[in-house]
Parts: sequence; C-alpha cells; structure tokens
Amino acid sequence: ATQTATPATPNGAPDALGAADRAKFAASWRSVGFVEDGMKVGLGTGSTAAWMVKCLGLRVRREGLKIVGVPTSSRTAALAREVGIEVTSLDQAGWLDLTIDGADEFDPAFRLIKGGGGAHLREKIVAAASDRMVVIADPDKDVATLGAFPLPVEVIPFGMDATRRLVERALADLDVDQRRTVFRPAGEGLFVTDEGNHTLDLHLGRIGDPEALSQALNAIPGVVENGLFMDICDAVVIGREDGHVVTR
Ligand code: ABF
Repeated sequence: ATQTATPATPNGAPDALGAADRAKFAASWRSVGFVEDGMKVGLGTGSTAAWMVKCLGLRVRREGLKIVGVPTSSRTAALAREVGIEVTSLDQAGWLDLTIDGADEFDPAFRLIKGGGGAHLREKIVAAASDRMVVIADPDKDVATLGAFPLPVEVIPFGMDATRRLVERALADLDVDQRRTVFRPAGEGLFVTDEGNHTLDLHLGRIGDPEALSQALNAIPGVVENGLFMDICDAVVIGREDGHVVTR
C-alpha cells in the first residue's frame, strides 16, 4: 500500500494531542496504510476507529484514494461522510476487502472482546463479511486472558428479563465463578443499539473458554449476538503514546 509520511493529524500536529489520542492516532495512521485504491472497507466504531476514519478521510482528500466505506454504526457513518469518504451499505457493497476496527480486549490468539461502544452486532457482521480484519488498539487492551472488560451481549427487548435469567443459568452451567450481569444504562433508561436492542454487560473477571461461552450465549433465543470475536481478526496494530507502532 502506498502512503505518504505521517501527516499532521486531522486535529492538528500529533504533539498537540493528549497521550491517549497520540496512541490512537499512531495505530490508526498505520492501519490505513493497508487500504488500497478500489477497496471496499468496513469502518469500525469507537474512539480509536474514529481516528482511523479521520485518517482514511485524509488519504481520500489528499491522495484521491478511491474507496467505498461500510460503516458499522450511525455514528461512524456520519463521521465518514463528514471527512469525505463515500459510504454505502453492506448489502450494496456485497463483500469487503478489509475491515478496520477497535476492540476492548485482544488475547494472544487474536480473540477479541468488542461491544463496549455498543456496536458489536454490526461490527461482527461487517468483519465476518470481509477478507481481512485489522484491529487497532493501545497496549492496555493486550491481555493474556479475556474477561476483565465486561462482555457485552445484545438482547432483544421482548422478554429481556427471562433472557437475562437464561444467560445467568448458562454462566452457572459453565462454572463461571464471577457472573454479575447488568443491563447497560443510558440517561434515564437503557442503552439502545442501532438495531433497537439492549446490551447486557457480563462482568466475569476472566473467560476461561471463550468458544464455549460464545456458543452457549448465542444458543439463547433472546440473545442476538455476543461481543466475543474469534477466528475473525487477522492482525492487530498497537499504537503507543510515544507514537511507536507494532503490528502483530
Ligand atoms: C469498538 O469500539 C468496539 O467494539 C469496542 O467496544 C470499542 C473500543 O472503543 P475505543 O476505541 O473507544 O476504546 O471498536
């Protein structure tokens, strides 16, 4: 992929950014180097992915890079349009060359927890419909075992309390020790996803067997999708506060 040298960020020189944004920008700028002319690109959600969308917009405007973006949330769609990226739906695009997205945690096998940003359902559909998925992250998200970050589960509003009981029963059946479940709040009520569902956050401490847990959760009728991503991520780009970037 062709890419010009690290530019001033879309929000000013990298030096003017806070430490966290410097790390996110560094990973994002490196990740958009994977994007080539003519590609259909899945655009993730979250604060790291927002930097990536800005960086990609910069390449579109400066280099005339011709790409089509498929956003994973209404927030990302609005930002992509704002920075000059042509946006379409996954159905229009058909299949994607590459998806770039953030994560809440990743382990050595590139298994992920996603959904802290509330968009893991669309994120998983888009990533699964891509030839490659690249995750952008900071070093704090690099874990030996998943689970310190609460695992998001998207739940249909109809019968949500019964669904929660079934989730808790599944956790008990899997001998998960710590199993506090919380419907994610927002304002006076509950968080509502782009699909009109709620998010049940599972506070588990550690997830010993992500594959078994994912299967058990997705077998519950009111569960739409959980935030464990396995066999989807191909590479992780880790940005540090000093601007150093490692790709695994
Ligand atoms: C998305 O945004 C999510 O799947 C993940 O939950 C979150 C990460 O957010 P941030 O980049 O703000 O830490 O990628």
